[in-house]
Amino acid sequence: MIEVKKAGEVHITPVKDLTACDSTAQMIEKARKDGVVTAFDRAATMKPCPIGADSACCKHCFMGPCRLNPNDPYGKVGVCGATVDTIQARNFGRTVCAGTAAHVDHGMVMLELFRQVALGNIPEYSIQDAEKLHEVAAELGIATEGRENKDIALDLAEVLERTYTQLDGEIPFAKRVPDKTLETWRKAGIVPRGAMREIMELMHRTTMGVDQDYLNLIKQISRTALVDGWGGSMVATEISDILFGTPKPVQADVNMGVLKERQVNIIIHGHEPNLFDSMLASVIDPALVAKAKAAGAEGINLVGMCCSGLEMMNRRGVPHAGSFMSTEAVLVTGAVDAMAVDVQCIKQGLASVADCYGTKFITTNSRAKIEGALHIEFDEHDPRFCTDLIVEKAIERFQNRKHPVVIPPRVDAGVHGFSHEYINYMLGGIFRGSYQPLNDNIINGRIRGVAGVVGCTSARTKQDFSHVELTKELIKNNVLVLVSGCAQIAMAKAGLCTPEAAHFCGQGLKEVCEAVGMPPVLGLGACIDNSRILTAASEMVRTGGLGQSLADLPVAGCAPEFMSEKAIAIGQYFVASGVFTVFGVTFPTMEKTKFHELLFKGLEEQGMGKWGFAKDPHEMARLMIEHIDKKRQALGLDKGRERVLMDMAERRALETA
Ligand code: SF4
Ligand code: MSK
Repeated sequence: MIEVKKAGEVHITPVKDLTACDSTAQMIEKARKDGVVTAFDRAATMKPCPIGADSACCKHCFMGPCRLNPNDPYGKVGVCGATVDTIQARNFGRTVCAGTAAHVDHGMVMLELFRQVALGNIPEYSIQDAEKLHEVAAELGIATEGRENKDIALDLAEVLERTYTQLDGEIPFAKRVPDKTLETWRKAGIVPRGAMREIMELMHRTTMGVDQDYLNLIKQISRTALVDGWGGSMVATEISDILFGTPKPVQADVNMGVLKERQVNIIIHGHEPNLFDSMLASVIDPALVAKAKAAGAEGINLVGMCCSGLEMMNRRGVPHAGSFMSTEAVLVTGAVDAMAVDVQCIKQGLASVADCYGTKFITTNSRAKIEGALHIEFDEHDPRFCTDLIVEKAIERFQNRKHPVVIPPRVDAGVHGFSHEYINYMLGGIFRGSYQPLNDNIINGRIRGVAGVVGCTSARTKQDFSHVELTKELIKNNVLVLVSGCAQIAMAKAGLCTPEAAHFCGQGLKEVCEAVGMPPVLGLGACIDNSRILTAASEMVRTGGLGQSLADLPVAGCAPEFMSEKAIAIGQYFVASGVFTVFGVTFPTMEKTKFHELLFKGLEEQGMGKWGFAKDPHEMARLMIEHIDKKRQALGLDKGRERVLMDMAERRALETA
């Protein structure tokens, strides 16, 4: 960061304090020398507003904005009389609403694509995982026996559409929720009906002069967050698996060294898998490859970034160049001939950095245009028009490269692509795929519990540092870690997504990893794929021995470096589902207010999970492990014990006892 201490006196933060990623650090140094400003340095000149950061400000009507005093939150009310709890709850609610809308809209795009593919209207795509199509359809009560995939798919699309449009009742994937958790939601009146209704109602209730009781507001906030996790996000994951393939372990390279100096380098960044899938077809098109070679390139090198990258790294092993905070830095290499983006987490600053290095910066989605970017619209009905043109633009730039190319050489190999289905198979084998071995190892204490470490990287904290420190601490304490989103890239760069990382683990987890040959950190995919954690956790409850509801499980979640509204929506759906969820960097409520107490304590008393906050990764780990131990104690598992194998008579005796 470049900090202006006082007029004329400039303090430049050393890059080692900005990022734990060597390649990104090298490129920040280069950007500074080149006179190019990135988010790392902009963050220093744009300090967060302390009143806004504490959520002590309301601008829900034009008698305001009204600012309360964070040091005396109950000392004042807004012009309309709104209290600090109303103001915080409304702000929090709108954050959840925006994050949910992003995931739900993404899911709806995938569902419409799926329907069009089933109708045979897009020959470029097909159903890649028919087995999953049958499984999900059967789970939702759709007949599959002896039927054509097309007919099953159309019925599935119709059922899943209710996730968005239904006005009353329960969303289809409520069927996946363990009974006791669903009972808690029903009692609290928070089972989601349909996404459009929940988002609309929350926007209405947070408007000036409507819902002004934080205890009532939290219900609609939770209901909206749940329609994200168990609705929009879950639909997006399941449909993407059916269309593009369910991930299974695949070796993939991560870091900026995946760029190739003598090749045409194209980066896809964003969130939806369809653009990337069509790019994969374009870059192997013989005519385009010949064109690249005629331009003097050795070939075309397609790599991913951010969550688009994770979609295709986890499914196809496509190399990945880095997370959200590395997207500007990668352009500083001068090696990127084109960066094409779709939706979400795309910094506007990319346009000017791309301009400095002559990279073709291309937007492709009608929802997300950027001033100064070249727009080539991606139409699912004719996907190759857009993706072929992106390749041609990249070749054009390769031919006219004017800037020296400096590629940080580091590449980190790892194993990625752990879907819920693969975890089932990996632990139980093909004939008895099951979560029983996982539950058994939790019961016997080899695995202390399971943690989800997810989410973004941020310009407000040292990139990757907390992700990696926290995860090392967790696995050292025998906690199995599931990762997604930009967190997965941090882990990959730290070498934690390899089976060899077992040497970082405590004895129990090490034994399990070595026996199965798996890494202690399992990469699940993009941030939308956090829904895989919900499905896996539900399966753990259903398998037995770890309580009746999600809230009983010895699990915890964390987004140590979050920055996006989507992360708050994810956090709230984990909390409402029953999971203790710790966030780092900052939290948009003030301690010692009633709304803060509700999030950090009250919801747990209603049978859900609760929020936690810590800045230091070791403190995050301590909070999570303490919670896992509390749950183990409640389950009577506080003393590690071997599972006792019982015969049928003994089992029946137990069941009737
Ligand atoms: Fe101020 Fe109330 Fe208007 Fe908010 S809704 S800006 S607190 S007057
Ligand atoms: S991209 S939401 S920075 S995980 Fe999904 Fe990464 Fe967070 Fe965006």
